Amino acid sequence: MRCERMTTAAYRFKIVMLGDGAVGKTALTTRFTQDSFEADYKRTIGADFAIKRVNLPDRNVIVSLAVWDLAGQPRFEVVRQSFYRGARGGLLVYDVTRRRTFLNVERWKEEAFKALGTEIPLVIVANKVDLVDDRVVTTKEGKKYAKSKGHVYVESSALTGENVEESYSTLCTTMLDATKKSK
Ligand SMILES: Nc1nc2c(ncn2[C@@H]2O[C@H](COP(=O)(O)OP(=O)(O)OP(=O)(O)O)[C@@H](O)[C@H]2O)c(=O)[nH]1
Ligand SMILES: [Mg+2]
Repeated sequence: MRCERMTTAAYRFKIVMLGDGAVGKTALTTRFTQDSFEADYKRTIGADFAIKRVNLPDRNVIVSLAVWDLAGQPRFEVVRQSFYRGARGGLLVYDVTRRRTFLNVERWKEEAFKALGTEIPLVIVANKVDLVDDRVVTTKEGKKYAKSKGHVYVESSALTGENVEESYSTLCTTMLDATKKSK
């Protein structure tokens, strides 16, 4: 344990949580960093920040992730601009029970790439899959969209914890590959 804590992370990445208001960006981040879940919705104001080390045994590296959890509500659009700088990747989240949040995924990409002046690796996260009866955006649609744009697709639930770690570690792997390619 002690030894692991003393190991320094080989990579440090800043990532951003993207997607409409109430899709679960904060819930996923809280599940990932604190393993807890809050059922009450408290919209994020501006942005929240959390840090977590991610072990990638198959790559034999530890990554230190700085997670910037952005406010998704439209009124924060201007404020959000200042939080993008330096982001190396993002989780672009939508809510499978609200089609509008899926349709807005492209707008989030545009906002992020414009603010950054470049494209960054994104993982598309279809969240709230525990709400089976309320689901309106199917797996097939989500996968098809992600594939057509060259993004990895993950289905998650911040409530149950399903695929939450996987979403972040998949993004880490994608960022590592992008780093290696650009060298
Ligand atoms: N059932 C279910 N509810 C979820 C899940 N993820 C988030 N929620 C709920 O959805 C609501 C919104 O979640 P947040 O994480 O605050 O949403 P957000 O994307 O951070 O919203 P903004 O900060 O406004 O951009 C909260 O009531 C959460 O408890 C999930 O996987 N399943
Ligand atoms: Mg939030």
